[in-house]
Formats: sequence, C-alpha cells, structure tokens
Amino acid sequence: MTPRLAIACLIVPALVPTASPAADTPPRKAVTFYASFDDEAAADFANGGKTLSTRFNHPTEKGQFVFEKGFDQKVFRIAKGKGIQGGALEVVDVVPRNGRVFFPLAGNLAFKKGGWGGAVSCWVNTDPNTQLKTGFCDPVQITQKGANNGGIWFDFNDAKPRDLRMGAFPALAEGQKAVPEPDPNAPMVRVQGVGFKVGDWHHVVVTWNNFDTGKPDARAALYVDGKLIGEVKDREIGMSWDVEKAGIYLGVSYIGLLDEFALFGRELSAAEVAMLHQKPGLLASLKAPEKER
Ligand SMILES: [Ca+2]
Repeated sequence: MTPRLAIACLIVPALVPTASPAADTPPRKAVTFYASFDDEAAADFANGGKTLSTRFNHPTEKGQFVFEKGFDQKVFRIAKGKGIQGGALEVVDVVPRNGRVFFPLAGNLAFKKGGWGGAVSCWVNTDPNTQLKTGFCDPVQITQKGANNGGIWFDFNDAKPRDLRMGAFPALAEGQKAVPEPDPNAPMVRVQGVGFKVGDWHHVVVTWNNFDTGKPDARAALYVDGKLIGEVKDREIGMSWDVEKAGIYLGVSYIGLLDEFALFGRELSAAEVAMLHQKPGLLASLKAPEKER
C-alpha cells in the first residue's frame, strides 16, 4: 500500500454518514422544502427553487400582478439567535402595492393530478391583536389564483380579537363562487380569539391528503402546538394548480417572527406533528450539505 492510499483509507470512513436519531425520523424523510431561517431568508433544503420572489399588484391594471425576483431586505430579515431554533425570519412591515413574497411551488410540494397529500409546519411569534397593520394576515398561503380559489393557508382574520383560521378552498370553475368564509360550510377550521402574545412561540401545522382526486375524499387538518384543532373532510378539494404559476406565499401582511418553515411530500400523522412540536430542532440537520446527510 502506498502512503497516498493509506491516507485515503483514513479519510474515507470520516465521510460516511453517521446515523443520528434525527436522521431516521419519518417527518424528516418526507420533507420537500426546509428553511431554518438561521442565516438567510432562503431555503436550506428544497426539491425546487430555494429563493424568494415578490408579487406586487400591477401599478395600473386592476387584478394583474407584477413578479420580481428577490425581496425587500428591510422588511424581511434574519433575526440571529431569536428563533425557536437558531435564527428566525423577522417581518417588520407590510410591503407596498400589496407586495407579498413567495417561494416557487414547483418541486417543493408533491402536487399531482389524481391525488396527493402534503403538509406545512412552521413556528410563529407575534400578537395578532397588536402587531398586525392590515385586516387579514396569512402567515402561509399556498395558491395560484387566490386564497379562496385553489388555496390552502392559515391566517389571522379581522375579528376583534382575531381568530386563527385554516382554509382549504378548492379551485373554482369559470363563474363559480367560493363558499363565503363566514358560512359554516366553508372548508375551514377556526381557533376563535387566538390569544398569541409577542415573545411566545406557537407551532402551526396544516396537513392534507386526497386533494385533486376528483372524489369527495379530501381531508385537511389544523394543528396548533401539537393539538388537533379540527378537520375539513369528506369533500372534494381540487387545487388544479399550474405548478409553474403557483406560489408558497409566506408572511403575507405578517409582522413578527417566523421560524423552521417546512413542507412535506405527504400528510403527517398526529404523532409526527407532536414530534415536530416537541423537538423544534428536528429538521435542523437538513442544513448539512448533501454528502453529510
Ligand atoms: Ca431557525
């Protein structure tokens, strides 16, 4: 054996991934997108695009949008060490012209005509009754055409005090109208008068299955702090997205901290949601480069 080979033999074993408890947990294996927000306002791991773009209302054409790469770094910034785990995304203001930032959807969710599932998990730290500047705020809104036309999201509404609500609205046919949000039959789950306070971290998960099956077998559930709040189920929910035009909108009119944002390629079980709630750092190992994972 030459000296060079001897050195190689010493180095190679060090590069072999070592099994850690987190590496084998099911929720981590199902991640399709993960942003720790520890160091930058971008994804650490993604099957699709990792960077934020901004959608603005068109300056003159009503109902039209203008899309720009990047985002306003004075509005969205990293608060080092202030997260539930490491740094967090801090949103300090609303963006002019109804500006909203988004990650591309293509590749980052498992959307599939014929049936698919997924989930979003994140942590929020705000007081919706004192921090927000607008009537409605969507910490997460995944859609192409709008919240009530092929959209899955959670928001704080304009009630006083505000509610936290989850919505899973199917895409509308031409001329069709969405079930109004106050209607008890709307595809929504509500936490009335959610009393979040600045300084307190809360874990929110929306998980769903059997979207776009064409059958009334869809299910979407909201969990807050590991607890199942409610479900929308036994109805047909088709997103019918053009994935190239759909976006994962984040922090829409939100003011506060947002952390450990993750998307999953299938629905999550109650046990998996509980695990994510109990271990906020569960996904942090996804930050490691490919060869070390
Ligand atoms: Ca973080």
